[in-house]
Amino acid sequence: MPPIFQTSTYVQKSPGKHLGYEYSRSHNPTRTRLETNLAALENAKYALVTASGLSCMSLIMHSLPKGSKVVCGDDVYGGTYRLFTTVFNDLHEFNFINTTDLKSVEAALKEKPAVIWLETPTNPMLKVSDIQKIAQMAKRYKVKVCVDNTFMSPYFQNPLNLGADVVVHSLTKYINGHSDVVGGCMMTSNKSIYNKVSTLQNSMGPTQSPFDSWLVLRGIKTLAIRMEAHQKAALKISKWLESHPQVESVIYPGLKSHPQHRIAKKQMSGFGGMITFFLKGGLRESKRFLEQVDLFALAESLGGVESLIEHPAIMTHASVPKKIREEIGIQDNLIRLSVGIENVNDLITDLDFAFKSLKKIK
Ligand code: P1T
Repeated sequence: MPPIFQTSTYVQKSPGKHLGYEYSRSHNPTRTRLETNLAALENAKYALVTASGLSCMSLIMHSLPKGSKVVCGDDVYGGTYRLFTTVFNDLHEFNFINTTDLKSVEAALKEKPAVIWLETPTNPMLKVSDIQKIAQMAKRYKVKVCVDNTFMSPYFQNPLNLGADVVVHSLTKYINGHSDVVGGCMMTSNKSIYNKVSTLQNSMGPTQSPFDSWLVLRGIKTLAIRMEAHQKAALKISKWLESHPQVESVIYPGLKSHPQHRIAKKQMSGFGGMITFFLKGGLRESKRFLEQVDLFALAESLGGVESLIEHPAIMTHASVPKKIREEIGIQDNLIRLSVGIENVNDLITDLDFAFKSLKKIK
């Protein structure tokens, strides 16, 4: 197993002549090992591991010339939205659009942005954007394409193979997979982008600890079997929810009813473990439902082996203004599931119990 190089600094042979490593903010052998692994997973020449998903995005935003135009999907993780609209809004100009609509994408690309930022599938509405078509269009307008691939993990989707320039992941989620690390990464085969972002990382400091890199490396060993298990259970649960009388509608890219199911099938080799659904009722029913589940842990985050459940409007997407949340579809009766790898029948029993408890409050 790779050792944990729990060191902040490295002995030098002579002043300025080091043996490959100088200082752990810049590089650390355990982190390098993880970066080599991650680059291979996304078929990239370079990977950079950062302290969190959001710090990785911050470095990328800092790497753009001041005053750049950035096109971003209108449904992204609430923290991404907050980062772009409250931290980087003074530096760049953001244009949020529905990236599942290629006409809107083309119109936005005509404005000559520096980058188009896609999250696909999106968090939490699981909208799927056509990466290949958008990348082809973006090339014509000389716009770089950056894809947040957190929800699929490199196991089910490889945006660089579809024409994207940069891939970003929150390592906190599926890649680590055990809800015990916060981390982020970017992968690219573009040397100039990599150099800019890694120089910024060294200058600004958001690196990952050697122990956390080691944990992520260990998590990656089971990425394939975890992703298969997440998807198998999520497909079964989404079908069960779809036929449930107390459910208004279910969103899961693997369901035929999903509006972009065809695109999902084309660009992903699986559909992942995230499900969102609208239950019949309002805020009162949603809260009650979330209080009644037992095996599903009520918590933010996703992608771990234990199932999580949450209320996007109150929790992960609270920083998105109510009006915008409602336009996107994040209503009070929307529930998000991160399906773990427990026995799927136990998970269904847990949800069923929570649905039954709703009948009692009527
Ligand atoms: O939490 P952090 O490692 O900084 O990653 C942020 C992030 C980036 N991209 C996507 C698609 C994400 O979902 C996240 C984090 N999301 C949650 C914490 C959540 O519960 O949705």
